[in-house]
Amino acid sequence: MGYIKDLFKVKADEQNKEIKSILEQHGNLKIEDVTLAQVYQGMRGITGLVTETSLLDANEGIRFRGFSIPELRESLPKVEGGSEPLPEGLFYLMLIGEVPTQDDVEHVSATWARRSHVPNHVFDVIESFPISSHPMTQFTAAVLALQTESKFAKAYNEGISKKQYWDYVYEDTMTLIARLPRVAAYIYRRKYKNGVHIQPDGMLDWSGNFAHMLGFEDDSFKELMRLYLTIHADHEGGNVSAHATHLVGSALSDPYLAFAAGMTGLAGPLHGLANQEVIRWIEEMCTELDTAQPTKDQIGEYIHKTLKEGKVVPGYGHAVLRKTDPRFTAQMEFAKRHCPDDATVQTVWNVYEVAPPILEGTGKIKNPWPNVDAHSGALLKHYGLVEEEFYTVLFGVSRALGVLASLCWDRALGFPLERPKSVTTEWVKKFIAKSQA
Ligand code: CMX
Repeated sequence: MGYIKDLFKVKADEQNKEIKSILEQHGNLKIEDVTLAQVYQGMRGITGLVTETSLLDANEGIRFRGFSIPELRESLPKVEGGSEPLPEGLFYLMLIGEVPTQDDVEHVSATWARRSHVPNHVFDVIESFPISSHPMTQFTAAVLALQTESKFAKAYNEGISKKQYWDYVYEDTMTLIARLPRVAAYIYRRKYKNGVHIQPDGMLDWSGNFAHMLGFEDDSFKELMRLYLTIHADHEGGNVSAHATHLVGSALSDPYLAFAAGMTGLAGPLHGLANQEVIRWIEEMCTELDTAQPTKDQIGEYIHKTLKEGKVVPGYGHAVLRKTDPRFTAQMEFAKRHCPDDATVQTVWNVYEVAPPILEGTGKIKNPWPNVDAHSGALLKHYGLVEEEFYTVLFGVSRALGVLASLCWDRALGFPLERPKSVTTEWVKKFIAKSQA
């Protein structure tokens, strides 16, 4: 067993003991009352899950094991000469709960590089799709094709004790994460670069190698990838991709099946696909106004038009956040350092000035501030990654870190099958009548 796996087991045993004692002493403690509005309206604000890897505060944004994004940009290990955190370090932090050393991060990098070989049948599955298929469809199908490698599925089939589940889920997690950049880069090069593929470079870190296989050798693009793959990794447990992975994993579907479920959720326009939608929205605005950089007044008018047409302004709003997303701010800081004069970046910043008061003025949008997706496309476009249909795949590669680290915890803590109760409107009407009587 690798030392990180041993350490994870020690941490999980400690956590198991603590949870047992919490439940023995306080298992009947009520957290909150649930209203009928919450039941009908997407379960907003109902606490119903434990996710150890990160916690979201409505005003402060995400904290990974207690660390904010600015703190992580300071404290996580970097490549020599680099200034952005290595996502390998964030994965270690989410899994173990402690900030890793440079050695720990190099160990994770080396493990993923060693396990990164993708079996040929996965490429065959990708090749079987029409070239026009959306990259997220190809990506999810490729994850399912990788499932033939699942150690968990094989071990379960052969018969294992519940106490061993975590071990095989950990193994699948490490192998799946190791292979995702190669799969994603293959989809990108197949669809947009005439199928001219680039072999991995085992000497590079996980993100650097991903950038290399996509065909981007610029050092600052590699830095962007490190930042991007760090900040998109996790956003506590209730968002669609994390929740779907957790839910499907709770049926003891293996990590490949569970992650594929998360990815089909990420592919929705109200979730991860919003990064594609943002850049399309900006480009459509520029085309319609026949300008590369609309004025603030023009942007304001375009936002009103979007709302009038009954559409959402992509990249704005959030189910939990009530302030500017720190993931947006981190990307804005990166852009200020690397490409402050880029026309699309400037437009993103102008939208940031104009949109919030207009959205707030509708009186119904609870969070008028930008989320992570409002900024990412402009940065990618600046470096020449202009194919916006691919953007959600990048999000997906990053999201694997959080949802799979969480899946390891789910099995190590012995979390049961998830099965909330649902009711009918008939039931609700009877319930109301009974309460009023
Ligand atoms: N533009 C227009 N209308 C918006 C809006 C936006 N950006 N954000 C919210 N609204 C609307 C909702 O559609 C809803 O309208 P109805 O009452 O007519 O149905 C109303 O405002 C209230 O919604 P809310 O409580 O503020 O927001 P929700 O928790 O229901 O939804 C989210 C959150 C993210 C789906 C929503 O803000 C949205 O659609 N934003 C645009 C898409 C987007 O950027 N998604 C990415 C989120 C981050 C991620 O997961 O990657």
